[in-house]
Amino acid sequence: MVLEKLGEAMTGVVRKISLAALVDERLVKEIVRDIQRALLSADVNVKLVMELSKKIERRALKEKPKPGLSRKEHTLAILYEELVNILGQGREWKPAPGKVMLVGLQGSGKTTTTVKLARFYTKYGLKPFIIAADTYRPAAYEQIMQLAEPLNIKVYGDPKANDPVEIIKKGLEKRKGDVVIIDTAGRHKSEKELFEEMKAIATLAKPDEKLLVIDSTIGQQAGAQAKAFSDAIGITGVILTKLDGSAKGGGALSAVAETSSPVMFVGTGEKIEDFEFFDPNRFMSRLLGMGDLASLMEKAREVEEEKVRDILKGEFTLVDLQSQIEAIRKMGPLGNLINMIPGMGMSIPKEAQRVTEEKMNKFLVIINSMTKEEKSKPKIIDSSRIRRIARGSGTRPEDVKELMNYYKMMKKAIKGFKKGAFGRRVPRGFEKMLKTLR
Ligand SMILES: Nc1nc2c(ncn2[C@@H]2O[C@H](COP(=O)(O)OP(=O)(O)OP(=O)(O)O)[C@@H](O)[C@H]2O)c(=O)[nH]1
Ligand SMILES: [Mg+2]
Repeated sequence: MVLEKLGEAMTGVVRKISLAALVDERLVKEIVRDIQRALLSADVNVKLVMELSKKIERRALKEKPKPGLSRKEHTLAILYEELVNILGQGREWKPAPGKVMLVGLQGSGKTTTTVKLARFYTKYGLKPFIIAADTYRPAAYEQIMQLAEPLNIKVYGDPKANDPVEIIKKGLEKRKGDVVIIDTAGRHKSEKELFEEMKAIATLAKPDEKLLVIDSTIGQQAGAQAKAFSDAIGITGVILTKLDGSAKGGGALSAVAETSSPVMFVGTGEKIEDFEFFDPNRFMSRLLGMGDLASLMEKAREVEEEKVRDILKGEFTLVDLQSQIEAIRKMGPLGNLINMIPGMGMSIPKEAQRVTEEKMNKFLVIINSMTKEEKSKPKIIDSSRIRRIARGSGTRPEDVKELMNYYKMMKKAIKGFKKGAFGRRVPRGFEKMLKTLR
């Protein structure tokens, strides 16, 4: 796991809160101290840590819990919220055809990341095309070919050429694919020279994204580096690499978050698959080792919007199920309907959660190809409609039937919720639902 130590410490804090008899000043002070220690050892800036501690302490002791949350849940929610805040807002990213240029200092991981990013695009059905424009590093072209060839990713390069601008010009002419990714050199005599070359390349290629690759093992200094590149050549985002081996990852993440350039992707290993989009919410819920927090936040929000009350009051339709799945999916990999039930989240094995998430995604695709009427009046969905929905969503009728069964169980479970004390007892319907999802 990324930032293992920090994750362990934070999970410890979460456990402390969960097990405490009550949330009082002594407990809050204790967890704030734990958090401080954990963040400082992950190289997060001292000033930032102090500000964060004060905020958590003040909010946990003074703020009134949101409707629907106990004081304990409230404290967990604050912790989650404030920790996500120091990771910044992140940035939206839609995989789209265009041009991406990677820049960064020598050895930061540009070439590896070029191929990682190329592979990432293929997962969205886009065809990447790499231009190898590093004319400084010996055997740079061979390095990239070695990584890209097994994945059938097309590369343009010329090991004999020594002008990156010329290579890119030719590469753009020969381009085959939707997304051009340009790998650049990091070895220059001086930073000034490096920046000059980056500017020349950008002027020619007019990239949609200029992503700065930073080695996260430099910790807090990542902030200054992001700022320097941003001032000199303008960047649209940062990719932090080597987060797997870095004890200082927390420092790198939080320092970049303080600049105007968001962290967009992280590299988490030497393998090409070790790469992911960076979403502060998802990242934090995973770091804390539980989906409960994310779903708690969701619960609070939904209570605010009186959505839960609506669900509990009225008819539970496929429209409700759809918005529930969508909301929870946004909150993180562990966030699923099961995690909404206080106390249940922790007992679900990881394996089952993954299956569940995949299934949830399929369910969404299926619901999306239903008509408005079908969604609001699921009763009308008969076998001929099931066949049509399956065809329209590229699934099998059995999948649609499975969704309908799941929906019926959810509906029943929600009825059970209404009868039992909300959140205190696990209604019978949920146990059955759990079994079928595993
Ligand atoms: N553990 C780990 N290693 C990484 C990661 N990303 C890159 N590396 C390693 O870092 C080293 C340098 O990576 P390159 O991709 O060659 O870096 P570069 O920025 O292209 O280097 P130059 O072209 O010389 O400037 C390689 O050994 C990579 O395997 C990562 O996320 N985790
Ligand atoms: Mg390189």
